[in-house]
Amino acid sequence: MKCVLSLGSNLGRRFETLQGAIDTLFDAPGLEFVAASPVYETEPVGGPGGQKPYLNAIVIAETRLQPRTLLERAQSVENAFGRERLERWGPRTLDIDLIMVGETISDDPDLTLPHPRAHERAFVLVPWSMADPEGRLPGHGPVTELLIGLDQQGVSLRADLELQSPD
Ligand code: A4P
Ligand code: MG
Repeated sequence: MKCVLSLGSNLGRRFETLQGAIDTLFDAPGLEFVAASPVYETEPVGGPGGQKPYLNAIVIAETRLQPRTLLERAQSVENAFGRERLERWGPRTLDIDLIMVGETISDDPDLTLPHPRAHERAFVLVPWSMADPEGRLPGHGPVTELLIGLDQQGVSLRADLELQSPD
């Protein structure tokens, strides 16, 4: 199954964290790297005021893991990079969200698929459309169509940064 992961960091060495997350995510079997998007500097959406900007990127992969197993993998990588859950939407060294896993639809609060806010978030859809212009969000449609009419002002390309395939 195709899966789409969103990576975000707004604390510490943000770019090194995103690259380290990619290297670590693909260290174990069951997940194969397909592509990483360009890196974007993005204004924080939601959460407490005064947060620093994020670096965001999208990773496309193929997996034969169950969605829940994939979530556990993502959370263990977050923890490995010093993620502390102090407050929802608070600053974080690393956030990994499952945007979609194949055609899976789930409203389980522990794993909602597709991600319930992905369709309205420029910091997800802009990098995704660059990594995969044909991408579709199950239940919502083509990524390029979801982008139409969305405010993209807070999302700027960091052409100086480029994520590498996992080592
Ligand atoms: N969870 C449910 N569905 C999923 C899913 N599809 N992927 C559960 C990942 N996790 C999922 O997540 C809280 C709980 O969501 C987890 O226990 C998991 O079981 P968390 O990572 O502990 O906390 P969070 O990230 O603060 O909450 P949440 O709801 O994931 O936040 P969002 O909505 O993802 O927002 N602004 C910019 N510019 N860039 C960002 O990357 N990220 C957020 C996080 C807010 N603002 C941002 C950014
Ligand atoms: Mg999260």
